[in-house]
Amino acid sequence: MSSAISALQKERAAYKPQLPAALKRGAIVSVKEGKSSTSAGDSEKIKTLFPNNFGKPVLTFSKINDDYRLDAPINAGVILSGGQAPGGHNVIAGVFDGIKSAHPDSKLYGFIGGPSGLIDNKFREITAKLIDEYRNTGGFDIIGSGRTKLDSKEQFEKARANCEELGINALVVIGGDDSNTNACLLAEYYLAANAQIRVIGCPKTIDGDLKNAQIETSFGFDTACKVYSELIGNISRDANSAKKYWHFIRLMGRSASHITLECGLQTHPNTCVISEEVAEEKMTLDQITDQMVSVIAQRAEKGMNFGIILIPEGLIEFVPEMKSLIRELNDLIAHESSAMSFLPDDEQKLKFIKTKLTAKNSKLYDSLPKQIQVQLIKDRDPHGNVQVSLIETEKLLIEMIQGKLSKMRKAGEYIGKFSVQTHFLGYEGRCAAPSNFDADYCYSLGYAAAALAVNNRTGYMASVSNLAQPASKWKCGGIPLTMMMNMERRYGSEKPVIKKALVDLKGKPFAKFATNRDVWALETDYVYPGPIQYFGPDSVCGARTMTLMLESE
Ligand code: FBP
Repeated sequence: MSSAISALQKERAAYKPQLPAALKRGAIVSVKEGKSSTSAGDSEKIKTLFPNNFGKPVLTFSKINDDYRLDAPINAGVILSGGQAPGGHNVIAGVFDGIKSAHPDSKLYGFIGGPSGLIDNKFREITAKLIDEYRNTGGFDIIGSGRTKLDSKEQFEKARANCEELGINALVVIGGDDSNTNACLLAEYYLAANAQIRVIGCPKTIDGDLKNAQIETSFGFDTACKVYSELIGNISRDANSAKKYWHFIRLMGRSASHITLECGLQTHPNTCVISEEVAEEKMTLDQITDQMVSVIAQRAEKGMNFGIILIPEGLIEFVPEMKSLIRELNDLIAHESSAMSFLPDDEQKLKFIKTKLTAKNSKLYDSLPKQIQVQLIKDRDPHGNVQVSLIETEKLLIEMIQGKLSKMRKAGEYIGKFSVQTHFLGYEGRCAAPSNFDADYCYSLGYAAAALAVNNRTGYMASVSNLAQPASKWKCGGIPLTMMMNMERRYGSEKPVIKKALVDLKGKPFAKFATNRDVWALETDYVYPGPIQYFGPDSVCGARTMTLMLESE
């Protein structure tokens, strides 16, 4: 870590994150068990695959009034997994302080570079001095992150040997749906093998799609959306000042459109595409661009040749025609990877792929700009997902819009000027200094994970809820990982995975957007949220996302 730190970082180091009342006396808590649980779907299959974890009860913590301590220290290991999200360092700080509160000689080890560090035994001890340098900072750089999938017996055994060597009896996996799926597989394996290693997950992802009836939001979503909304607000103000560009802004969110919807609610763009609606209405790329063209032409008639269009990065996978193409491509790439690896360049790979696709998909694939064709066959991530952050959907849409506008111009139906600027907002927000909400939430999640470990629970995700309220009213406990699982197709076969939460088209955030979007399309009603504030009035510093507030109404 650099020896030079910013003035803000210096002040933030002194910030004391708030904890729910249940954890205020330490990680030794009283644990209440609820009813036995089932899974999010395919319960018979999940039960067969996870016989040792399936059916566990939801746990709720409350404060004990003793200054009780464990007789022996607890050693924990922690892994950061997947994409960065603001607040990861505070989760680690929470785990550290939590296990120390239970026994001062407890130790915390951080595995380097994500799950692969656990397998390759690359770790560093998280000491008090080290963690103090990272409290309330953004990033995952204290130990790094990675996307290695943990699913083989060999990996589980290596991890076990490494943990046993360090005397680790609890592993905290900080990750998104895929990483928590890994955590569940690991918990199941260790229970079946009678290994004394508890496995606990924490809900991380800026995408906001790791949520359900029990988990209100994943950490990092709040901060990332605030950063993107600030930037969108700044771009909107520039657009409204210069009045000469249409800005196409693609926003991260690999699958669900929560980030785009939240940023839309915060900034009032002229158009905001929600992938889940596109899928529901079975919209084609043609229909999506027709809607954009209509807004562009109507604003041009009023002399407004500028505007803001938000596009979720996962859009392409939700357009039914593209979905079918991508599904076929995924299976092909999974099954033909060795044949493809011998092909010398993209040109040869495209030719090869086209001969293998069904006629309908081959025609569609051929109609796409070459750049997009190449981007669509790039390597999948280790979990079999298309790397949508590498696909420039906005450029595909712009090309189609330009074609339509020029036809309209020839027919005398469009008199405007269409100049564009493109942006992709993603990496800008993933390592921002956590907002006060994320700083508190993450610290509480880490502390709750420590409480699960101290109370000898495995196969759980740490949970902190009632988040629209002040932290003193937050509730905490554990949710069985199997409760969130269902079967999905990955890498060409059915796999148990934690179910992603897509935007609910019947939910309040979408309803609020749908009620206002027609006005936002034709008026210039932009809102400029400005930067995250860490010090100052609670109405600003303590503000939650609109999604969280609307969902908790
Ligand atoms: P997680 O699901 O691991 O939290 O990552 C989310 C994300 O930020 C997506 O929004 C984005 O598509 C992806 O990671 C980018 O991945 P990478 O960091 O590997 O480029």
